[in-house]
Amino acid sequence: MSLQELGFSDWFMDQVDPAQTTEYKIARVIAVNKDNYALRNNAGDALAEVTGKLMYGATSPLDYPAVGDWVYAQYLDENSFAIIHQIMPRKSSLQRKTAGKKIEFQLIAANIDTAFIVQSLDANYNLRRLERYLVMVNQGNIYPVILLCKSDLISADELEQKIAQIHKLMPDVKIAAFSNISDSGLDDIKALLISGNTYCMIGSSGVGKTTLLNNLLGGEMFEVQAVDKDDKGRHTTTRRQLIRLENGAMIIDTPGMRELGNFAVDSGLSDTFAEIVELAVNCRYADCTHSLEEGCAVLQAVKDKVIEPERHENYVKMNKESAFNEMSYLEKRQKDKDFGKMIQTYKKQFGMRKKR
Ligand SMILES: Nc1nc2c(ncn2[C@@H]2O[C@H](COP(=O)(O)OP(=O)(O)OP(=O)(O)O)[C@@H](O)[C@H]2O)c(=O)[nH]1
Ligand SMILES: [Mg+2]
Ligand SMILES: [Zn+2]
Repeated sequence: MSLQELGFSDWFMDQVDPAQTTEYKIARVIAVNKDNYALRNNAGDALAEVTGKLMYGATSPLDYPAVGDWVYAQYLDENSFAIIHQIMPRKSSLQRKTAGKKIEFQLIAANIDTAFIVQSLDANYNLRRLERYLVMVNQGNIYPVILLCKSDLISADELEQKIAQIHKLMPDVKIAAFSNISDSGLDDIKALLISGNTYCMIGSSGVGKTTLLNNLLGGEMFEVQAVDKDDKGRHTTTRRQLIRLENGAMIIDTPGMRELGNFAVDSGLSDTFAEIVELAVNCRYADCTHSLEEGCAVLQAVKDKVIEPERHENYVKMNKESAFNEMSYLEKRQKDKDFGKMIQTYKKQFGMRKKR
């Protein structure tokens, strides 16, 4: 399969470092396993590991390859095994804060063109969560499409209302509703898939992502085997893997996320809450937090019922969270740095110089 067919567009072509290609081959990371990676390029598939240099130089999870990444790799053993030397610049990336109190990034996938934000039309449906996913996707420089799954569970009227509700908030966002059971709407989703483009499915556990992928794959069910049983005995996706569909589009299924923390999501927030940002220029104070200030144009709009209170709340909450997480992260990095310096001083004092 040619690199172009695997998604190596002109943008990546322009990033190629000729010094690297004399020794290494370009390949795409198609799966991230526990102990290794799977690469694909015009020579086929190979398992791979990263160099020690890449590992020891890494200061955050973002420095490791993610599914969808393009890398420079040295092929060994008749191309059956490879060593990843460097990650090529990323065109886009889907990131979030790791779950819990830990302040660290997690890279979900790289070089995605379109993200399918999947929500199910049952009790799980939640507009505020949808806004959260949109912030993450917009921040990652990725085109969002909202997929509403399990349309078989609600009436056509209810569905129309739900779609209208989303469009009221985000007039331009693309929405498609479908059912894995009745197959309704599946053709519309297929029509969205362009050969050579890379897609990613995100959304809570149990919304129907893997079932949709199986439906799009038709008979090739064996392809999606990284599915385990969770503590309630349900099947759940555990591994991120890039899968090529018959029409040449590539799609990454991801495990459902319980918690969706963001940080430093400036453009993600302003893209998702464009109407609020637009109003904010009229606030009396330039650094208005839109939570209690006098002369706040956003609060006035909430009062005037131009903006839903829940949407305003969600915006303010995410803004705060993003700033807090960013600050904590920077503080942590500073501490790590100080700790590193302390060790170096200690080593020098005791004559334990770092070997070259
Ligand atoms: N009613 C209805 N149920 C569906 C539909 N699609 C999937 N389901 C059911 O929803 C459950 C979860 O589906 P999955 O495809 O495994 O969900 P997922 O999003 O991949 O979940 P994780 O891998 O845990 O993130 C399964 O029991 C499916 O049978 C649908 O369109 N309608
Ligand atoms: Mg799944
Ligand atoms: Zn304000």
